[in-house]
Amino acid sequence: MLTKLTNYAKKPIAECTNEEIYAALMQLTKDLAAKRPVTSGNRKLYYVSAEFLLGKLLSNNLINLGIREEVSAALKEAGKSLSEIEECENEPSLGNGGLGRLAACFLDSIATLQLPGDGIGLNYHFGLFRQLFREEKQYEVPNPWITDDGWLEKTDVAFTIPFNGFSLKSRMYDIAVLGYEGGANRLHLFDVTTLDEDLVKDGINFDKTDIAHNLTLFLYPDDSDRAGHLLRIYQQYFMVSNAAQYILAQEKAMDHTLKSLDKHVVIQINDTHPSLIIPELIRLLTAEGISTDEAIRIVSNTCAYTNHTILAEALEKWPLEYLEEVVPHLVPIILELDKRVKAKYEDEKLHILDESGRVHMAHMDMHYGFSVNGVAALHTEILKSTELAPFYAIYPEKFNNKTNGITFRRWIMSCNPELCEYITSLIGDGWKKDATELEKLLAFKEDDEVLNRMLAIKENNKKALAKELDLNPDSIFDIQIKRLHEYKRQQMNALYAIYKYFEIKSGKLPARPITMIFGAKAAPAYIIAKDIIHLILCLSKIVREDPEVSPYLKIVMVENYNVTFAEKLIPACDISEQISLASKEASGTGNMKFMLNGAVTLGTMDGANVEISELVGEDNIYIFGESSDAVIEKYAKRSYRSADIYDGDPLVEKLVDFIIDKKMIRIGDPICLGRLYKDIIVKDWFMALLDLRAYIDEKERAFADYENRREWAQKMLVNTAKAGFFSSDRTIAQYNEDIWKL
Ligand code: 26W
Repeated sequence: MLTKLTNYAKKPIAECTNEEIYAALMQLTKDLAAKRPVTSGNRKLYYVSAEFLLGKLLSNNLINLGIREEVSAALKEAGKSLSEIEECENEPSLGNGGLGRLAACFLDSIATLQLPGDGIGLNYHFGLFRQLFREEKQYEVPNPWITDDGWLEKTDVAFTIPFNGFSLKSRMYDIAVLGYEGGANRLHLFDVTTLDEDLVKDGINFDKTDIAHNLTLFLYPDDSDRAGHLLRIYQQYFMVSNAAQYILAQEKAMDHTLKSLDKHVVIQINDTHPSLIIPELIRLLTAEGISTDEAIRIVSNTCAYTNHTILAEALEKWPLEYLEEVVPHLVPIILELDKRVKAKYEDEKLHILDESGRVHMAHMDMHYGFSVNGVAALHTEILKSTELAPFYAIYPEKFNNKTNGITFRRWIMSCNPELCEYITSLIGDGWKKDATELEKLLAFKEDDEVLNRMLAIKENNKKALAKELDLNPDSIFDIQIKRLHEYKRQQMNALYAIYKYFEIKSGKLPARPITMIFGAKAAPAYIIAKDIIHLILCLSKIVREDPEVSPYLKIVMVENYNVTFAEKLIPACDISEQISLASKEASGTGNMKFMLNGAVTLGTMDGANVEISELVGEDNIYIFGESSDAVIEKYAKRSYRSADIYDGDPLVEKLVDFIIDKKMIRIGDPICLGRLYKDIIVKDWFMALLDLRAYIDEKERAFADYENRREWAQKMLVNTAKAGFFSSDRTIAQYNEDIWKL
């Protein structure tokens, strides 16, 4: 291997810079990837998604090619470190959060299970954005990632995309998707040929009306105004028209008649963002001479829809006049689809076009798709019983659950090699192909040597992170990393930090120092989310600068949290914060990554936390907070008033008041802090005060239990042992079994 690398580097490895070795390694990997035959079959899946949060690919590809250990050893011989060299890669930032990262995990598992399935998305040049902190606030700048020697391969596939009075030229770029020890598919990313990166000025601002030059600059550009909404639709149509044209072209190239499209193709619509693929396919099929009825039947048997959230903001409904402005050629088809629904169903909750002239994309997906799935057991039940109940009533056979999963290649093999090797030394390596074999670890639950080794591995991972972030490795690492959203309740975690600050100031010292680590990006226009980031950063500064407190409490918010950062934080975590308001987190996938790496969950019975709790048992998880039923009822009755809790509980009042304490105002922005203070008392839409007391108590209980190291090690072991269910290999096998039938 060293010789091979030397040939690629064209000089002795020992004399190479890390960048030179990285370039050699990239080329070697690309050449090996190109040799692997692309998985083919009589029936193919296309996973269409606005987001693919890929993370760095070199390590993942080396593992999937089965050569990472060999490469690492060869480089070590020459005095080089593979993990340092892997740092050279730019992280492709084509995603925002769970939905995008799930899509990336799915591609890995689809290829690993040797299923023919490609991803289709957009080639955002500046990703979501790069987060910077200045004066304790989030600022956004572009996050470029495309380089000549990167993974993107330009293809000669191009299409013309018709808009209103003009059209755009597209070009398809491919990223090879390698399966673990076999299998290969593609991720097709479409770009617009007329993009102009220089459009972006001060931060991430640009002319949102200059579509030809801005279409693939950013993921989810600010949509707080009409131009932003229109740009969102331009992006979505550009994505789905390229996808539809590409799929039909592929079918023709294989001499498949388009009349049997549904026999050879299945399209997974990932949330509502790709929904326009339904009318677009009907448009293209009818243009080929297929009747409207026949086209509708074919498309309805081809498309399947995944719902990732019950939040209204994500169940997109576009004003018809927006669609008329952007894609007038789709409007007659959408109206026809709506007309057929109205002819059959009175209930306007089922209609695609509602009385205020808005087009409900999810309704179109459910009427004209053959499968509707939620992403965790509780979430799917909530969809059936509330948000989508009218659709469940008429299409019960379409509804199914597919609990999310994560690829173990990235989320333990790549990011936690010491734990990975230790597990294999105990139970063999069968678990790498059949993750349920991790349960064999339960046999060691009373084995002190194993328990001590689990603690030692966690210690090593904590030391590595402590070095990078200047932390006390003997402290408890309590970590909350996820998008900043009020329903995820980072603000409730911040109120705990204030509680702990007061405790220490009053002389009640924790048995062990506590390190609270946050990682989160807030959408640029999401004001209250940015205020929560401001609160966390101000608290971090106050604690850091208070010699009475800093030895016992540290609050850290990592800047520009991304997949690469997640891979360092997760193996080092002791307590995994999964504290969303019950009923709001569809699934969560960070919860699964932490569990697999031996962290213990502190959370509400929400999303996949419910399934985690069932698997590990109540002794190996810390659960608190109101149930989703109770929360749903409070919204239905509009009975929740945060002011009542604030007025009725002196402790809560004291914690909330600290947000505008003079110590805070002195270092923070009184406008931001005042706005957040008022919101929590007057609105608190995601009920942070509702569960605050219970949260504090349960967190204190977890910290106390942490001191019993042997019992804590048992909790860690059980969590890892029971994580097999959450392999995305299982999730994908279920999608294939129930929906795709590839
Ligand atoms: C900007 C509009 C918007 C709104 C919501 C864009 C994207 C969304 C997604 C639906 C947000 C998202 O990532 N949802 C997460 O999907 C994960 C994968 O299924 C779940 O684990 C998370 O619970 C869900 O919040």
